[in-house]
Amino acid sequence: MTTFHDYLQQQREQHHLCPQLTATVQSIADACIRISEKVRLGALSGVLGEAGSGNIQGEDQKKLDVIANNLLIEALRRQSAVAGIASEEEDSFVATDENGRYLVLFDPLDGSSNIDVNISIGTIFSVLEKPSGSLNTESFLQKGSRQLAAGYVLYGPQTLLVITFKHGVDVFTLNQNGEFVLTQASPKVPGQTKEFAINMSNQRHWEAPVRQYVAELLAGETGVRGKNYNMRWVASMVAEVHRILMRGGVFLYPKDARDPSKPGKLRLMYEANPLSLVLQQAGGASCNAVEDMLSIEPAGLHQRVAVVLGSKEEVEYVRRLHG
Ligand code: P6P
Repeated sequence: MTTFHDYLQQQREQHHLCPQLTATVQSIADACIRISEKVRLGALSGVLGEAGSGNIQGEDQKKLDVIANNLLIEALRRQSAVAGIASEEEDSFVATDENGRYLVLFDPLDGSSNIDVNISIGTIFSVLEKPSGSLNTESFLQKGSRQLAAGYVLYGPQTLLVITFKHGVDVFTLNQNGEFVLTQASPKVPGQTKEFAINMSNQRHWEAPVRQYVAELLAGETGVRGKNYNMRWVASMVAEVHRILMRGGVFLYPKDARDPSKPGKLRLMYEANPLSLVLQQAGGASCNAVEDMLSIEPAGLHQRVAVVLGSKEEVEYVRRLHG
C-alpha cells in the first residue's frame, strides 16, 4: 500500500510541487498522528475535560484543544519552510521562520464539544504562500482559491487523512504501525443527495430563504422537491464533511438572528476555506449562501462565515433561493 510519504513524492513528481510544501504537509500529518494517539486514549491519557482557559472565540478550551494546538505549533516551528501559523486557539498569528515560504492555518481540534462524549472530532489545515515583505496579519488574509494545499484528519472509528494539492482529493487511513496509507483515491461528491445536515434547534432564528429550503426538504415527496430526505447532525463539521465526501449530502450553518453582528458561526480561514477546497476538488460546491466560498475576500483572521456546502445540486438550489 502507498504510504503518505511515498504519495507526497509521487505528487511532487507528477505535479511539480515544491519539496518544502510537501515537507510542510508531512509535518502536519505527523503531528496529527501524535494527536490521534492522545485522542485514542482519552481518559487513560488524562486529556479529557476542560483546560481551564478560553480562546479568542470566547469558547472554553478543552485540554485536548490545547494539546493539539501545541503539537501542531511545535511540529511547524521545526519546518524552516513555514513563515507563520494561524490557529483557532491563538489570538494572533505566530511568526516562525523569517525566511519561510508558507503560511499554515488550522483548527487543531474541531468539534471539541464532542471529545468528552467520544464522538468524532477533527483537525483542519490550510497552506498558503507567504506574500513578499514582512509578515503581518494581512499576509494571511487570502481568499480560499489561493490555498496551495488543504485537508483534514478525522479522529473517528478510523483515523483518516484527507488531502488536496488542487489536483483532486485522496484519502489515507492510519494503520497499526502509525503510518497513513492510501485507502481511497479520488473520491467524488455525488451531485445529488437525499441527506441534509443542519442544527434544527436554530430554526426560528434563520432567515426566510433557509427556512423555506428546509421546509421543502421536510415536506419530502409531498412537496416541491418530490423526494424524501434524511437528516444528520453530528456537531462536528469534519465528520459531516467526510460523510458528504463519501456519500453526498448538504451541510448548512447559516447566518441566524441570535447574533446579527455575526455572518455565521463557523470560521472562514481555517474551517470553511480548507473544507470547501477539498469538497470542490471532489466535485462538490460551497458558498456562504450568496457567494462562492473560495472567492470571499477575508477581512479578519478569525472571521466567521455562513456555510452551505456539499452536493452541487443542493448548494445551487440554496443559492437560487437567496436570489
Ligand atoms: P452547534 C463545532 O463546535 C463546530 O465548530 C463545527 O464543527 C460544528 O459543525 C458546529 O460547530 C456545531 O455547532 O451550534 O450545533 O453546536
